[in-house]
Amino acid sequence: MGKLCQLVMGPAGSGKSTFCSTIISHAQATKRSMHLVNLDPAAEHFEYKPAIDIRDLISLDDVVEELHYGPNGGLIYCLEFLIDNIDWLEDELDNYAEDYLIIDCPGQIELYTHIPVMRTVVEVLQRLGYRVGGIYCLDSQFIDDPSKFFAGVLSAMSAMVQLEIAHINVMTKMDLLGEKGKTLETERFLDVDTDMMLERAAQDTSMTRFQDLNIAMTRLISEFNLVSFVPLDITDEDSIELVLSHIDHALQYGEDVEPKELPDHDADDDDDDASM
Ligand SMILES: Nc1nc2c(ncn2[C@@H]2O[C@H](COP(=O)(O)OP(=O)(O)O)[C@@H](O)[C@H]2O)c(=O)[nH]1
Ligand SMILES: [Mg+2]
Repeated sequence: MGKLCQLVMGPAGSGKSTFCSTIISHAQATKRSMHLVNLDPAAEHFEYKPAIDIRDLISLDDVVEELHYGPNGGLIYCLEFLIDNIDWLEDELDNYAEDYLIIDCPGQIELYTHIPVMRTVVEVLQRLGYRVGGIYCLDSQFIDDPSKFFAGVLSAMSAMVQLEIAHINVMTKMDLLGEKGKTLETERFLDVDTDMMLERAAQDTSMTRFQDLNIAMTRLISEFNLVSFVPLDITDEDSIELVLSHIDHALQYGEDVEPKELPDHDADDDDDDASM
């Protein structure tokens, strides 16, 4: 199978843990072995028991109780504690030395931006010989709110730029969009149509300086041409298969077996593979 690893990121509630269990259950059905690694100290329940769990190293409740941190500060403390004790993770990983890992991360954006926690985790995995791919989850409900969508796209871009690894953005909870999810309008969010984002953001604010800021941000997004999303509807096996095939492609899964055609979520669009 080879040493492969998916690092599943995204804002709190974006569907990271659900993504992990969906992918693991699909992998099991197709006889692939994958191990769940939990790096979220605030996690409460898992459908699959994590093989490695940060909660065995440090308890968020203990940190909050003994050091009197709030939940957010406590979580950052736990992750910094992990980095200070990274040998623990290396020892744990030793037990899965030749395996495929899927890492469920916490949602705090600062862990991907100004605190180099995830970067350190990626460096450790790479040093141990893993090919690591970043999966960034964004909730499809954000497309009804231009400013949330804007912030989501920027946070995805920030994680991509920070981590410098193969990267797939996934639009989660597509089942909640129902029929609306199949419209052309939704496609414009998956491929991030910056003109449309700008138009919608302009409807939300009449202040010139915010509009100037929006213009600058959309220019950044379109100049980088990095952000597009693969839609995930967990109720549809084909959709799960599509997401997994994009990840396989990014991680070069089974590169020594027969190469397979990458299904495309938009047959008209042939230039987005490099962007994910
Ligand atoms: N309908 C639907 N709900 C989802 C989906 N993914 C996550 N959820 C729900 O969204 C909430 C947050 O999901 P979770 O996976 O815990 O998000 P996390 O905080 O990013 O790990 C939970 O109530 C999930 O049941 C999805 O694809 N479809
Ligand atoms: Mg979670």
